[in-house]
Formats: sequence, C-alpha cells, structure tokens
Amino acid sequence: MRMRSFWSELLTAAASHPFPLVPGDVVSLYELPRYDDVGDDDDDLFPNVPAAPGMPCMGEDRSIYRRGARRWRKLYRVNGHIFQAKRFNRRAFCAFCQDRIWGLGRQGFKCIQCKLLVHKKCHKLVQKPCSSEHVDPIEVKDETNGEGTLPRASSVRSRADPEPPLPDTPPAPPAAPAVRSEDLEPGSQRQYSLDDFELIRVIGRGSYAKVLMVELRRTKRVYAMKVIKKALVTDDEDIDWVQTEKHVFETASNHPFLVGLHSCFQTPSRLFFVIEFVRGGDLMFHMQRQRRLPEEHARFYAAEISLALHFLHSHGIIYRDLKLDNVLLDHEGHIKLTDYGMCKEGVRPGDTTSTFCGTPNYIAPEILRGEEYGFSVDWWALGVLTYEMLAGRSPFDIAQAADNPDQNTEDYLFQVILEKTIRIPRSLSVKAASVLKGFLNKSAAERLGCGENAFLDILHHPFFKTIDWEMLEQKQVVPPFKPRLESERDLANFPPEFTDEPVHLTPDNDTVIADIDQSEFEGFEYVNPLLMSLEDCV
Ligand code: ISQ
Repeated sequence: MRMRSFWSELLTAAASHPFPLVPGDVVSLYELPRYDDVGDDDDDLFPNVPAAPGMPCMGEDRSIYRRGARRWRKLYRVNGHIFQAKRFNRRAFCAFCQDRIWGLGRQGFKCIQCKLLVHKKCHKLVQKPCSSEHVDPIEVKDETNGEGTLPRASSVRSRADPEPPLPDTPPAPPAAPAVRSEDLEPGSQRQYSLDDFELIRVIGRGSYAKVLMVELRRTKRVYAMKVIKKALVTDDEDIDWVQTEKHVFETASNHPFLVGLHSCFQTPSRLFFVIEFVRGGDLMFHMQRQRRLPEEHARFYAAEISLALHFLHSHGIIYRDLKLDNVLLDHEGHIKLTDYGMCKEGVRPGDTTSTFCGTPNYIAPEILRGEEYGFSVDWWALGVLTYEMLAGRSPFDIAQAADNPDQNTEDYLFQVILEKTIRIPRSLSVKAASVLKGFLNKSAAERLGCGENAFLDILHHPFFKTIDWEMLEQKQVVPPFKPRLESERDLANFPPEFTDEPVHLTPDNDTVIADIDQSEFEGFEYVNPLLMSLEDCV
C-alpha cells in the first residue's frame, strides 16, 4: 500500500539519527485521581440535573472527564524530599527501616531529587533531609500534576509559592550545548534553537511535558512544540523514555496516521521536540462534546487507528498508550496518534516484555496479571477506546465509585478490568458488539488481532466490512467529521484550560541546571533532513 500524506512524501527515506539509541524499557507510573484530590468542594460536582439528556449540569466542568484517562504523577513532600511512588524492577532497600522494598505494584517511594528510596509506609518517618533540595516545588508540580486532574487554578498554585513574575517575552535561552554547522555530519542540516520559534499558545500537557503551538519564524509555518524539563527526566528510566520517543518519532514520520518530527534541540534546562501540528484537536475533546459517536464514525477512527498500530507493530514497536487523548484529528478529520514516550521498541513477532505501564483505564489484563505481553495490549486498548466512542463511557466505569472511597482506587479499577464481564450496550449493532468482544477478550491469545491470522482477522471482521483498507491508508476515504476551523491557527479544538494559559517558559534556575548531567542529553539535536529541503523551497 502506498501512502500519500504530506509527511510520507517528504520522508520516503529513513531518517538517520545522530546518536546510538539503547532500546530500553520505560517504567511510568500513574495514579488514578481521587476525588479528595480535586478540592474541598468535590461534593458539589453535580448539584442538579441537566436541562435535557446530554446537556451539562449547571456548573458542570466537562474537563473532569479527562480525569482517569490522563497520566499523572503524585508527588509527596517530606523534609525537603519530593517522593514519587515507584515500582522497582531491581532489588531495593528502604533507607529508613533497611528492609527490602518488594511486592507488586508501586511498592516504594523514590525522592526525585536525591533518589532516596523508602517504603511507602516509611516515607513520612524519614528524618534525614533531602540532600539536594533545590527544585522549585511549583515547577515540579506544575509539569507533572497539571493535567486537569486537579483544577488548574486551585490545586497546585494554592498549595505552593507564587511563580516568579513572567517576562513579557520568553527569555533568550542560554546557548544550548553548541553544535556548530561546521561540526555537523556531511549532508546534515543546521540545528534549530528556541530563538527560531515564536511561542504562540499552550495547547496541551502530558505527564512530563507541556505542548505549545509555535511558529517557525523563517517560514511562518506552525508546529507543535513539546517542552520537557530535564530536571524531571534525570532518572535512567526517564532518559530511556526520551530516547524511545525520539526514535519512534523518526519511524512514525513515515506514516499518514502518526505525528511526525520536524526537529529536536535543547537548552541547559529543557528538551524540545518540534512536531507536526495537527489542528483538529484530540478525540477526548470531541467525545466530551458528543457524548457518543455513530457507529460509522467510530468504525472510521478505529480502522485508521488499526492501520497506525499495525504499522508500529510491523516496525517492532508496541505503542502501549492508546487513549482518546492521544488520538489527534487533522484539519480534514483523519486521525494521527501522538505521544510515543511509552512505546517499547525492538519487539519481534512472538517477543514479549513485562513492564507494568499504561494509563489505568486502558491497561490490558495480561499487564495487570504481571504476565509477559506483546502487541496484544494495543488491541485491548483499541477495544477500550472503541467502546468509549460507541457507548460514551468506559467499559470499566464504576457507577457510584465517586461516592465510595473503596471503589475509587486504582486497585479496584484493576480488579474490575481483570474480573468483570464487560456489558455491551444493547443499542449497539451485532457487528459492533462482536468487534468489542473480540478486542476486549481478557485472554490475549484469543483476542482479536492476536491469533494466528493476527491483523487479517481485524481487516476481515464484519464490523469493518465496509472499509476499503487500501483507500483508507491512502487517505482517500472522506472522514465522517471535519473539525471546525476558521483559520490555519484556529485553536477552537483545543481545551481552553490549556489555551488560556500564558505561553511562557519560566527562566532557568542556575541551581537546578548545575545538578543536571548534560552528558545524558548529548546528541539529542535532530533535524528531519527531508523536511528541511521542503522548507528551503518556501
Ligand atoms: C501536534 N499537534 C497538536 C497537538 C499535539 C499534541 C501533542 C503532540 C503533538 C501535537
């Protein structure tokens, strides 16, 4: 099948990357938001009934629906330490009681500054102050927790010191570890720096990153820019995550349904990924406005996502983070997957891995059971996402969970995923019910997409009977929904909770920078060579 997207035409040759990447596993840990984290007035979330079915309640904040679907980290401050719950793959001992930290799940806490390891139960007892207490708590909280799981205005800022005053214009970054054009490999392009871009708006936040809409000054083209604070990725596992993301980007730039990379550069405090800008917003944004989708729409998205996943799988990559938030719509309404930080690379057919990761609501049973797993976990997540599109809710929604603290925990959700029989709404067609049952089979071996015929079983499933897969991959099928866009820079499809935020990068803090091992980020710079040739034509 031939691809005709803007990106694939540019990127017919594999882009070489300038530093050796070590395929490594990433452990990323998430905690389901608890309503007691939301604020003091959480009892008042839905104080009335809506005027009509589907309408919001008076005072209802639709952004809460992202809770539980988003990844976030919770940080605990004790004696200057900033502890984060961790799952340890290797033997670890508690610095407080000296006993081994063991068990399944997040057994212990690790200080993100001084790396002290302790049991969860011991963390409040730690007397020893943090040996490197210097990370501005606002910055830490802001980058990791500010994802809509806590209301932006009240949560982080009310509990911490005010942010330093904002400069009118972004401060000129200190020179990045210099890469002079004469030092570059023959044929490679000049590097970019922050000065080359005008920062226009904030359009999103991930667990470690903030995403901005930016303009490349020279060409006036618009891009998305993912900004990551190095201080937050100094852990070995985190570095692997950055490298994986970059490497997968390079592969992804060849596919119409995956966001592609323009360039990467760094300053002493931050890493920057300049990414293709996808204007139509994410599926979470659209689902929040539509409640549920007609089968025809869900079929189209599920089919394009299937092609994107199959492409990644055939390049040895498990995506591991499929969710509504990571499915973007372009200006025509075609999908593009984003966020490759959770990917596992170098997986051959039949290979397995065992890292516990994902976003809680989408984690496959085999991961929860601690089993080795392969590409099957992506087909499970597609089942969850397709269910959400068709039913307007998660298959694991626990009615009344918000009122019952015992049912409002990650463990309870995992128990439901492992044990509960999934109920398919009776309003769905037989074919839709069948595809959901196929993807949501708790046995990976029997799951749709995972048998002997693997991908062919999906292509030939009755739910997808009307799909012309060749045409679909060539973007020749007209999408069922075209995002409303008044101009090339219209941000109407991005949540105002992001776009209303001031676009600025806090000035670098010398003490934080002094503690960053810059050698960890050597060779991060990258320019997509084929893209550059296009820019030269502008
Ligand atoms: C590209 N375009 C719009 C939004 C994005 C979010 C994350 C990564 C890339 C993006």
